[in-house]
Amino acid sequence: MRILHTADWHLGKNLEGQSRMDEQEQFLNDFVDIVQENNIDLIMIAGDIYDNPNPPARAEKMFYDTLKRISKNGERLTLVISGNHDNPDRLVAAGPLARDHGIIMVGTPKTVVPCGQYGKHKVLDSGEGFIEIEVNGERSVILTVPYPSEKRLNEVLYDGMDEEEEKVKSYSDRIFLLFNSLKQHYREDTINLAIAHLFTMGSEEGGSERSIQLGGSYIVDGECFPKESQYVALGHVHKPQVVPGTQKRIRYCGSPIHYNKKEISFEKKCFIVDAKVNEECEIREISLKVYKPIEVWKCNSIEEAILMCEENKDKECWVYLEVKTDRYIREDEIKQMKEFKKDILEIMPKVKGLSMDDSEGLNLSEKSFEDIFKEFYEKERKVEPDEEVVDLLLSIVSEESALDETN
Ligand SMILES: [Mn+2]
Repeated sequence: MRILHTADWHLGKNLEGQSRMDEQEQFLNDFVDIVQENNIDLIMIAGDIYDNPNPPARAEKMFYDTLKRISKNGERLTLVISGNHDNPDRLVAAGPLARDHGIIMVGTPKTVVPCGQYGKHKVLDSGEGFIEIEVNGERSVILTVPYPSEKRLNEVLYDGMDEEEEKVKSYSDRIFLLFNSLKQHYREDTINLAIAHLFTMGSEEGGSERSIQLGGSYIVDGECFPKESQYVALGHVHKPQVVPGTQKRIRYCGSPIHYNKKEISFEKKCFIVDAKVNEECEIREISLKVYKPIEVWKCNSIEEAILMCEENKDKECWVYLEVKTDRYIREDEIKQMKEFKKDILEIMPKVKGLSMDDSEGLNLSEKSFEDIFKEFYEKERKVEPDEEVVDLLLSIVSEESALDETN
């Protein structure tokens, strides 16, 4: 069985308010080619299909269009699980229609995939957290763990048990319990796989945002995954990597596109896995193109910045422009830069000789966001802001940063 492992497409994602959907569309076109050229039997998409629980219509259209093309009228099987960015109910809503095209959608760890025909292939057996499939005469048992939030995890683990029990164990222990109970479905005569969307300890986030879950509770130990799994297709971390100590069989494939400045050093990949019953998998890496790189331009003066924009006006790239200057950059200068180079994401003046220590009155770092806002409001409006306004602003800001900081 030849498997293609991908994840974290984040369709519909923006960067500094700029849509990345043109790049995503280019990737999806190339992805369809990779599937066809490599005669893939099974595509595993390990969550975060969309960037947002309520994705733009174009993102949904791109996803369905891609599924239809890779399906080839049901000749190929695709398995999709939801990530923390997806709305599980919404993601699987198209499941019944997708079935004829050989597409299996799993929304939560509790989802039970209906048995029967999926395009030209079959789901022979299923239950919470697993499916047994038959693809071109080969059988495989796949453990399916879409993003296991605390709530979803407890629903599947402790159904009918008293609450005291669940408090005893850490998140990681509970994920271990889940896999430990699911692995009983593995057999000697099946290809034994797993697909999950979660963060594993020791995996290198490499800048793909500090996750708020890293406060501790949502990290799982690499030992949580069954030794019996021949391959585990993971999603959530944007840098492709093997989970340490797992003999290369447990991997994050990463996201197909550089989604922010911190990711620009990552190579973008997906993995092709040849799996046979009772044998070690053969794994091949496919490198993906960078469609529109994110660049940081450092300029020593405003004039140099304008010149750089002019010289590179036809270059396809997103730009963060850092400009050293001893005065503010004027509106007309900003306009000039943006007229030359249309994809400037941000212009960051670096005031010469000004550092946080010696800039009196500017030591923002010591003040809370709330205080800074109040001071600003009082200065502009000459009155104190209502508590309601402050609360609303703080709630919006905290939601935004929560969204930003998860993978
Ligand atoms: Mn994620």
